[in-house]
Amino acid sequence: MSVAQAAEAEPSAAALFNEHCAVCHGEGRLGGTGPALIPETLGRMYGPKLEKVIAEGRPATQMAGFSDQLTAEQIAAISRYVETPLAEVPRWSVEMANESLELNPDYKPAKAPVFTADPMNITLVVETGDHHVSVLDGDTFEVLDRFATPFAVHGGPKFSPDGHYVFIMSRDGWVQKYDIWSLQVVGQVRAGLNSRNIAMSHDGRWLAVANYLPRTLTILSTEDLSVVTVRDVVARDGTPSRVSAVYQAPQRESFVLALKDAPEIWEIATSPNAGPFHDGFVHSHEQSMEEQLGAEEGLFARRRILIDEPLDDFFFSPDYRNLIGANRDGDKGVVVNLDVGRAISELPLPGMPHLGSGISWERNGSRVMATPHLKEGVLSVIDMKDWSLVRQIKTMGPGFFLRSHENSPYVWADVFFGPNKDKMHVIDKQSLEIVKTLDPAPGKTVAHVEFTKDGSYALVSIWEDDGAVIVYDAKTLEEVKRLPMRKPSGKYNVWNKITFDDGTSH
Ligand code: DHE
Repeated sequence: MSVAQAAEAEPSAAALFNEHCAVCHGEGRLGGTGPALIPETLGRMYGPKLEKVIAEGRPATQMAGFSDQLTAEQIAAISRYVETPLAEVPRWSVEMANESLELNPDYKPAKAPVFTADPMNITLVVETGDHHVSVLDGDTFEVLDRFATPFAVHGGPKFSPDGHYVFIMSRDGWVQKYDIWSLQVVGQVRAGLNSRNIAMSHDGRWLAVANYLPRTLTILSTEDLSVVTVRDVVARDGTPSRVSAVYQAPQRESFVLALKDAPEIWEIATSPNAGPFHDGFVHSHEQSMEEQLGAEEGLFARRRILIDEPLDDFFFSPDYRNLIGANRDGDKGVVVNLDVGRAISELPLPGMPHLGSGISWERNGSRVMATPHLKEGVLSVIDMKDWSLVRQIKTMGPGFFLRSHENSPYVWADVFFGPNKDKMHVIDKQSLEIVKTLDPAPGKTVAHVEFTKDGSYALVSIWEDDGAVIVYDAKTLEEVKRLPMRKPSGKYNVWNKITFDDGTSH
């Protein structure tokens, strides 16, 4: 069908949508009880895949099949309609966000954990197959609770610094608060319409939500999920920008934002005396007056760092003084020193590095970091003193995630893409040699690793709807247990996350 024909067909598609879909997915396609149906949220769900869901529904969800009510042409028309970008970026103000707050009426806070398991060794498993999270006892691997999340959770859940609460975000902007001690959902609020990820402030008081739609950063109070501020993200030249991601920089007492549509990095203070905005942190006065212009003061003050081109997908040095970001072409890494507020080095990283999955460790007396590449079967290992490339480790295909633990001699690297997606490499941190390649579920995607608190076990996902989490002895590399799970994706151990353990990407 031509564009003109599609446009002509649109009114009837819109009418069909309003008649059959809007009751759950919202009149403006922005979501309701069902997820938002806009290209930004649908991602790779388009064409025949989307038509199949409309026709047949989704098992174990509220999504019913419509093949008995709609013809194949009508289903195709609805599919094309929801694939069309919205004509106008909708508003999502502080008031609108606050109105969306839903609290669990049955929630009862607990003064201490209601279970005997070590609360610091709890591991959460995000099960994207049926939009749930399983709460695992990290010693016995018993499932203590399993709760429903909003649709399509993405990115790492963020724990409060004491490990008592966790916050989980969905691609259509809902942020859910869960009380680990009482094993209960506290509530949820819609912080954006299409969101990327969340970050926790150093003191656990604020949660930042990076949004694509609208082009804003939302800041929530972690205490009651109220929306404190929605900040428009507009570059110095007036261009509104999507926020690729927001990161927590606890030592700096700030959030760091990657702007997708502008050559700027933003730093937002999470305390009135935040590092970047007082003398102690800005060691050098290399940042010009012009660059400093626009720096603000107080809580949530913003500082702009000007760079040559937009960068995203950041890896941070453990002291949060430097970050490496990837350029749009995915062929180089740019090192930005956050203290002086400018790029200080570049390194060649062809094949789309996935720096957000990077991890670092000590090797031969100096610190190295490693990153997988989404388009090349290699891991790049970089010396963090002079930002030189130490080694490219050849893998059986491009990978997505890396993980280690301070007590483990190994890095675990998946091979997410291609015919070897069922393999998992285990690499010696000192020799940088692959010591073993695991093949626990031939033909299935095997990905993402998390360790238990002391690093003695490694948990690996079989990333399929009838998948599992495999527990490995992290020393012998032998399988200990297999826990059936619905498309388990990321796994997050309370202790490793709140202590920013060496082997975990932040
Ligand atoms: Fe992710 C983390 C961006 C596609 C699963 N992903 C992140 C983070 C960012 C990011 C910025 C860090 C956020 C954080 O944890 O605070 N992801 C992107 C993309 O730009 C990309 C390539 C395209 C997109 O659709 O947005 C992308 N991501 C995916 C997937 O297709 C994955 C495999 C399946 C899914 O659930 O969508 C996926 N991303 C994940 C997971 C994490 C993540 C499981 C958290 C990893 C961790 O261990 O912390």
